[in-house]
Amino acid sequence: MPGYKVTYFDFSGSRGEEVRLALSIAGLPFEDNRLERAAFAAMKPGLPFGSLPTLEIEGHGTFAQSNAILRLIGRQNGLYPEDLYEAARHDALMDAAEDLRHRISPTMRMPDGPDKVAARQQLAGEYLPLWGTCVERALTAASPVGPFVMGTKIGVADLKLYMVHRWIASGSVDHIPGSVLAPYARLNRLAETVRAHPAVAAWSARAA
Ligand SMILES: N[C@@H](CCC(=O)N[C@@H](CS)C(=O)NCC(=O)O)C(=O)O
Repeated sequence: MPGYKVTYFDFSGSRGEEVRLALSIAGLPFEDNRLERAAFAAMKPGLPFGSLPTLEIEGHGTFAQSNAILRLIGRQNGLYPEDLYEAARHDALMDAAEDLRHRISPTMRMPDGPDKVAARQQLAGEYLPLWGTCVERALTAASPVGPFVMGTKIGVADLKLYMVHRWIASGSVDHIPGSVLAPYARLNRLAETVRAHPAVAAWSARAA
């Protein structure tokens, strides 16, 4: 088995945690390389796309872009659909998770004040309900029963949806109520089932 090394920031969330969870579910041991900001700044110019996470695979080099990394792990370990049409539905949900991050992230860099409050209120009142409605519909189209995107089999899209759902539901983003995604039953059941997955629970207990 080749050696795997995940490089990300020293926290158990977002894109880096998705990669750690995918490897954990696949049963692949990996080096969990966690960087402080100063170490990241020094590495940034040499990173494939100037950002984290990266995944180094012995004998194959360094890979970047979380969705590309997840698809690679997914294809090699039965966590991604073989059928091309199913794969396209899987990809769309992975991209939707990234869309959400790209809408919220700019507000993280805004100074506190009325503009930030207004931006967050727009996200909570308009963007996130539309996002939740679309994701709910896409989940039902991908698998009418679930709980996962592929039905009863967990996949890498589930990990992305779990991570963004966990972030929003935590209520840690000011002016976005943690309950904003509560109406979306399929999404909530997916997140709950991922959280309870034995490998996810074991990894989370270790990382806490
Ligand atoms: N499209 C990239 C985005 C990567 C990204 O923005 N990563 C963040 C952390 S989640 C980062 O490295 N931020 C620091 C920076 O870009 O300087 C992916 O999916 O991996």
